[in-house]
Amino acid sequence: MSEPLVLVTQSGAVQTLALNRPAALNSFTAELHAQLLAALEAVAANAEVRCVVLTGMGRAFCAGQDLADPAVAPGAAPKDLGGVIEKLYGPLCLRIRSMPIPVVAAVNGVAAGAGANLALSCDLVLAARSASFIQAFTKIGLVPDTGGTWLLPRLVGRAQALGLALLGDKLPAADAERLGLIWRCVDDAALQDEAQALAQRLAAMPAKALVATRNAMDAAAQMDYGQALAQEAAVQRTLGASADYREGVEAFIGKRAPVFKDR
Ligand code: T3D
Repeated sequence: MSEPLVLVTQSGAVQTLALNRPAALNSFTAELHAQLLAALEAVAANAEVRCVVLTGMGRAFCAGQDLADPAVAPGAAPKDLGGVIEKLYGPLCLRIRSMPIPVVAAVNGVAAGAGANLALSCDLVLAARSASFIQAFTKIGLVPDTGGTWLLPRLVGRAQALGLALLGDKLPAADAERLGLIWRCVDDAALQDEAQALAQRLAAMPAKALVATRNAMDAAAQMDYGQALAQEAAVQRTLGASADYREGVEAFIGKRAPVFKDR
């Protein structure tokens, strides 16, 4: 039997999904897409898991689309790349952005093309100091996909987003942190431990509130101030009726650590 393209490990309430095509820098084939989406669906349905970490095996995080894959490699007739995006990348992005628990990217090496934007789609991005981010699309005559046109200007502003996307230069992890593209850059040897510690910390927090925070911030980007205030009231109304809110307040008053269970 062939080796899985996504390695799944679990520690407590944290599940780690590691892309496993290291010889091709974990670049995406249809089969890798299928296995990653299935793994994310399984995590989403598993009430025991409260945070997921996405990382890569070998020296890369992910080099984006496998450009040697006959499904996309230019041949005698043009390939329908739009169909590939609609069928594979779109559903993957939407799955990650709608996970019922926080998603941490542990970027262990180069993240290029769709691989870069896959990482940037996660809630918190930690990167090894030797890792880098490359908006490789224009180098092969494409636009940023995997959410890049939406994510980049929101993360770093239009000027930096266009600089990264038009030039396609390699952005070292430390610069990515400085620009606000990612959460933190850490020493290579510490990456996986730091990612697990962060994920365990998130797993002990109220998952519903974390996910509602992500969703409210994304939605507020399309709203005016008054609409955002109204959204905050609506979300707070829902969360205020949750067991986690009761637990958080009781734990605070009782001077004890809270135990959050909602998901
Ligand atoms: O096409 C569609 O369906 C639309 C969707 C598009 C989404 C996208 O992601 S478009 C962007 C695709 N990705 C790229 O353009 C990145 C291509 N890769 C690179 O630029 C470089 O490999 C890296 C900067 C990522 C790393 O450079 P380096 O020097 O560290 O490694 P390398 O020697 O270039 O690569 C190592 C091996 O991985 C090599 O194979 P080999 O010679 O050892 O057998 C190389 O061919 C392979 N590899 C790297 N990236 C890809 C890849 N093979 C297939 N597809 C790749 N994307």
